[in-house]
Amino acid sequence: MECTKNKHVLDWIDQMAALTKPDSVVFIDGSEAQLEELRATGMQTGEMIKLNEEKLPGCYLHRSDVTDVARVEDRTFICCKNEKDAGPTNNWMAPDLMYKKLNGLYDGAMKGRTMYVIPYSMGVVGSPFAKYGIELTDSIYVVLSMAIMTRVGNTVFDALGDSPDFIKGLHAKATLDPEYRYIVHFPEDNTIMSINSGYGGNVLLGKKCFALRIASFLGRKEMWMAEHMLILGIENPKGETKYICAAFPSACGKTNLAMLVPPECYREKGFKVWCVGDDIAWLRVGPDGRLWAVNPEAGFFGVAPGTNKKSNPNALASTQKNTIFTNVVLNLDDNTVWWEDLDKNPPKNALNWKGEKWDPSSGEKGAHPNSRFTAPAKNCPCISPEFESPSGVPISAIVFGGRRAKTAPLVYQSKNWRHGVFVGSIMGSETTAAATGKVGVVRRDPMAMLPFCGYNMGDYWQHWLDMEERIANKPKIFNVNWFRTDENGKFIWPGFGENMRVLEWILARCEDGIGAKESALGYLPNIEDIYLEGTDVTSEQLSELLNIDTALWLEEVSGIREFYDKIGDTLPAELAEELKELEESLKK
Ligand code: GTP
Ligand code: SPV
Ligand code: MN
Repeated sequence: MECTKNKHVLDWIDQMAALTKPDSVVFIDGSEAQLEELRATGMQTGEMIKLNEEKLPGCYLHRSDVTDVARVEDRTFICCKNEKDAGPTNNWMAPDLMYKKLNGLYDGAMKGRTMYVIPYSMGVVGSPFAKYGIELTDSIYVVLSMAIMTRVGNTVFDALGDSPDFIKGLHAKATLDPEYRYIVHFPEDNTIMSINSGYGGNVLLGKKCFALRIASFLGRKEMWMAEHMLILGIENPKGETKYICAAFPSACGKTNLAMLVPPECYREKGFKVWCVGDDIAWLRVGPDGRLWAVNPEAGFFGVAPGTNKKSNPNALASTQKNTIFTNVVLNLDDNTVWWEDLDKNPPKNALNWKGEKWDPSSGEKGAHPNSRFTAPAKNCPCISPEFESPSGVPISAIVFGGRRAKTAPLVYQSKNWRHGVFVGSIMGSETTAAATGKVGVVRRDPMAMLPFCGYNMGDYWQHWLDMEERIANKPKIFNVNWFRTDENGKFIWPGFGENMRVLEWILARCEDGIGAKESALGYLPNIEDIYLEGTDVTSEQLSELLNIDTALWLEEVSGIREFYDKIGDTLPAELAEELKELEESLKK
């Protein structure tokens, strides 16, 4: 049954159905009754495994194909008319050639299957930030996940009305052949096409494909920003809440920081942390000249391994009902799930993420390192009261960060907006299991957007620089690194809830409340200004965490220069200058 009269929508669906040739087309209306039917169908097809209804009500396990467990950056394309507009950090192909190639692959790909039509909104439906999309998919897992991650159903068609202003997304599982897997964006056509994958980031098209790659392209045109950032609020004992955005690369701690539980000494004083978002922020300048952020998503697609009562109790609590787990361990005794570091009692009678009998003493991991949970944001005990606010929250600080064993200090502050943009542009981080490829090698990942920027990276930096004069009350920009290691390779900083201590310094700096030391990188905290009571961290260790190794940084500078050279003539002159200044002050 059609739920809209929008001709643009209906014509496009007809064309896509003519191409993919499904047996039937089903509109997702957003009702619980329809979703419940789909869960039942998903159980019949084996896509969904129902978990213990008493212990995990409304929860399901899904396994993706063993060759299909992470984003595929080498098969992700930005197809705009001019290759230069995609830039040197994106894969590119001419749109007409790519359409031709894809049309061949999609031809008849849904034969014998159902095509589901998912109308969805990124942002609160009808709010000034909201943007609408329609995803066509032949995967029930995608429908059920999109219903958690976005706002789905007829209200979106109502809000869209007759308008052609929606993002078209076509997803077909096809044969899941990795050789023919493509995640393709046509930013100039508001179109996304994904084929031969069933893994989250490749197929939940509202997420990285729309809310980052397409949205970053739109944001540049329309003077706003789409960023790979968490949003959190810190409420002080006086009841005032300040908001921070932070960009860390995939699997580098956004979900953890967004849901941080302050150490006891802070809780006693009355500090609280509120989660607004854990992965994506859309930022716009408000009428008051501040930068305002919304989380366009409605759920969390979070990394499971390492999530436990101690590291992230809020994330764990979020997954206790109406959650879909992907590629984790199935405990056959009580039909619950498990992953590495959930607790110290791995189930003895269990199936691993591949669905094979698994022996925890074998030394093999039971859950895939990039196994995830898809949980409704409203399950989160610390979800911000402003989560659904149509205008978002005002941002006091922007924080960049990555995984760096040696170079980056625990925290430093940039000198000003322009220097802050430079600090974001030179981010480097060790790769993780969130994307296919080697894990643990340092790569440049500017603003944590390397895999997600939908246009030329140099133009993206220019856009950041251009935003300066539009934001009268600019957030201050910082860089953090929770991942410095000692000579035995152990993390020096305790991280997780203890990161509150660094956030407190950041907010104090935003209020110009405390002094700092100037360094080649920017402002460093005075040792006594990071509150350490209640931790095992000594002030010697803190000095070590804040230390800048000049030799390593000079090597870093040449790595950055190499990267900048690759960006070529779109590199803003301001950033080249900043790099020169950094090198000179390191040599002093
Ligand atoms: P995406 O969803 O992939 O964008 O990732 P994310 O940035 O939300 O990552 P997440 O918070 O799920 O972090 C994943 C990994 O980082 C896990 O292995 C965590 O244990 C680890 N981690 C997070 N915060 C900290 C920290 O403060 N210190 C240390 N040492 N590890 C951390
Ligand atoms: C990431 O990889 O940054 C994620 C997970 O947040 S995915 O949606 O798969 O991209
Ligand atoms: Mn992410």
